[in-house]
Amino acid sequence: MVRAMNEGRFITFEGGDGVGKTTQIARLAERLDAWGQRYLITREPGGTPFAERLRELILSPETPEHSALSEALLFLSGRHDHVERTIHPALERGEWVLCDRFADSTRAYQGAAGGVDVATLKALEEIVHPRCRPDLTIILDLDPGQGLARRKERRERSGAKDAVGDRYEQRDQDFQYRLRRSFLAIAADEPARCRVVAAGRSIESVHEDVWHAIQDRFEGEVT
Ligand code: T5A
Repeated sequence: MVRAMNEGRFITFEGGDGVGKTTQIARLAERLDAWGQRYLITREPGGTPFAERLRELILSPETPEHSALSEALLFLSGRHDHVERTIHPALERGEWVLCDRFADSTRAYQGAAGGVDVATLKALEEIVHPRCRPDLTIILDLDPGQGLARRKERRERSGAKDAVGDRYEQRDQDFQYRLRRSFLAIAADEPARCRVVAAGRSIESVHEDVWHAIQDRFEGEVT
């Protein structure tokens, strides 16, 4: 991440569906509260009013079929707005930005698993958010079956029909396994930025590993 005049840190959480990103971000926020560090929680798709509208479009089961590249361009459109209006300003205020999904999700879902050339996506990243790279990416690694089971359980608990689940859970198992492999490949390609955390354990055990990854990455800054 190239930062001008700010002390903020940009931390992204990535992984397949239902791996526990939202849960871990909330747990990390509690720890940052105790530690006295200001932070902003945000997500993709979303993070600005415009990008939240795109989220509705992208995730709605009523959205007509479209290509993986068309979908990638929608994510990138929202991301540009998100970076400009939410992420950069927060970093410039010195806040830590905890972001639920970012560019690695596009590389994994629309790229490696969806068939869009990853080199094309990387070139688009350079156009859309050239100065914005995460300082640290936590990749939560979970067996896809377990992730989908967690989402299903949540849906049943809430008693509501989860429209997002309807669309994304219909993808076949092979897609889910390609996704998992692609997140692990991203981590292997960029070991300085990415840390893989095994997510099939208790919330607290996963959190402790996330915290160790943060301590390790920001050595000397975090106790
Ligand atoms: N997408 C996104 C793309 O295709 N390309 C892109 O560029 C981007 C940015 C977003 C979809 O968009 C795709 C990826 C996604 O398919 P979404 O609903 O926001 O849709 O999907 P997710 O990001 O996967 O969100 P989820 O809420 O489903 O998953 P989380 O946040 O990873 O999981 P979380 O924390 O909500 O936990 C799920 C359930 O598991 C429980 C929780 O209580 C919850 O009920 N849980 C645990 N249970 C047991 N042990 C633990 N350790 C647990 N941790 C959490």
